[in-house]
Amino acid sequence: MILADVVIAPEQMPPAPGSSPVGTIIAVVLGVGLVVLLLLVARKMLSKPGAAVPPPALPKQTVVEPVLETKPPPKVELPPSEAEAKAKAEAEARRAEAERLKAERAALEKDSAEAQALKEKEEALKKDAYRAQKQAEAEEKERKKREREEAERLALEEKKRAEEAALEAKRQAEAAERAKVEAQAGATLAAGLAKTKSEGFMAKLNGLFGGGPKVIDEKVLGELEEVLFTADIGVRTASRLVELAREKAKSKELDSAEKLKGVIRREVEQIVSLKANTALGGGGPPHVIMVVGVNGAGKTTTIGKLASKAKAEGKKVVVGAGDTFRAAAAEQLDVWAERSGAELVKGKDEADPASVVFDAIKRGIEVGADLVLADTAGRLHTKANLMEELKKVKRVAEKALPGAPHEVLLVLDSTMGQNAIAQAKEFRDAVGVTSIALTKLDGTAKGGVIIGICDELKVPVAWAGVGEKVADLRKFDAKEFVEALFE
Ligand SMILES: Nc1nc2c(ncn2[C@@H]2O[C@H](COP(=O)(O)OP(=O)(O)O)[C@@H](O)[C@H]2O)c(=O)[nH]1
Ligand SMILES: [Mg+2]
Repeated sequence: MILADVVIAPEQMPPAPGSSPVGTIIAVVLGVGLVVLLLLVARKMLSKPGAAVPPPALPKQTVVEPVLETKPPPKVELPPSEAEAKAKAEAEARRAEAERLKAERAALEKDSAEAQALKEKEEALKKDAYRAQKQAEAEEKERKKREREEAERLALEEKKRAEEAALEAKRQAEAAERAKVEAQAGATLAAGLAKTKSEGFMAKLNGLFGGGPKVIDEKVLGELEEVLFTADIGVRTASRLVELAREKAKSKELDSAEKLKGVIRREVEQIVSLKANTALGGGGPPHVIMVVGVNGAGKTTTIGKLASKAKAEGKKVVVGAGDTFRAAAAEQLDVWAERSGAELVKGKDEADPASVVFDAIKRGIEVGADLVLADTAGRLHTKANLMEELKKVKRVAEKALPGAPHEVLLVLDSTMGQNAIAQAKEFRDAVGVTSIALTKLDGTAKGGVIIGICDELKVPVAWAGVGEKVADLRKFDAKEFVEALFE
């Protein structure tokens, strides 16, 4: 407004006296134009209320600044009102509260960060713990395994030690048994042949050769023939010996009875010197011996004695009770087996003998036996039956163990004399006898039968039974035999 007033002011001024109309017109036009221009500016300013329009610069000489005389305002100090104090206190309190909350929040935030860190640590620890646990379990497992292995090793060691101790005890027991068997000594072959020497053909022969030198003439040779033919040595062997003596006498080699006796002795020794297996081994293992012979010959007794001998030598022995025909045979063998410490395999009464022997050999293989002794029947309904049965036992033994039986031992009762030779031939032809056990020499004067058996069958006498004790079964020795008879 002030600006308008100031601008309008010159318009109201009267034109200067003496000016021309043209000048007046120009002045009027310029004045009108100026007014229009000012109106337009004012309108524009009014059409934009609020818009800050910078005031147009005015000529400095048109602004009149009023000079104001101002005094400094008076200082008013009011005591704060109750409400103000209250409000201030409130603000203070609220601020403090806010600060407290802020601190609390910060603490909480800190706590939660710590908690998070702790949680992470906890998780990590849990994982560590799990890993450690697993490790511990693995270590424990390993430890248990080592414990088991150590325990097994110790048990094995202990077992081995116990086995060695048992073996040593067994060795000692066997040594003691051997010593006992040896101490029993039994009868010697010479003692067993005592009757043969004092009562049998040897008594007569010694009578013939005794009484100083004698000319070997036809009379002496005739006497020799008579003695030998009644000496249980068999006709063939007697003829052979007489023949030999005649030849020697003819060639003038024999000039004394002593020399004749020497010729007979050497010949007899040669006849009985057949190599026999008395090792109770060599085949298998187990080495299988099939024992044959007629009833009462001494099979079961001989098996018992052989089992004892083998046990005393440290052998493992299985005995097969193949004589199923006689009810008491198995019991008798049982007693022998128990006495010797051998294992007995038996079948039922009247069981097939071959099956019992088969089982005994199989058992021998199973237990790692060194020796199987198979007993057999000595009599069946007929002799043919018996021989067929024995052949079958032999075949079945071969089935149980190829090569078995490694020996067929014929047990012969020497008291049978020449009949023993006939029996031996039958068994030999049926089952192929490999050696002979000649029993009961102690009770007979017919010991000369050994010579006949060896000469006629060419089967060696392996064992000589000279009594009922274990030690009374002697290994037959040709030298010992001739010494016992001729000295
Ligand atoms: N005096 C003596 N008796 C024997 C001998 N061998 C066996 N015996 C006896 O002969 C009898 C029959 O024997 P045993 O073994 O049963 O014969 P097996 O039928 O062939 O089995 C038994 O009383 C035996 O004690 C021996 O060498 N001397
Ligand atoms: Mg018997």
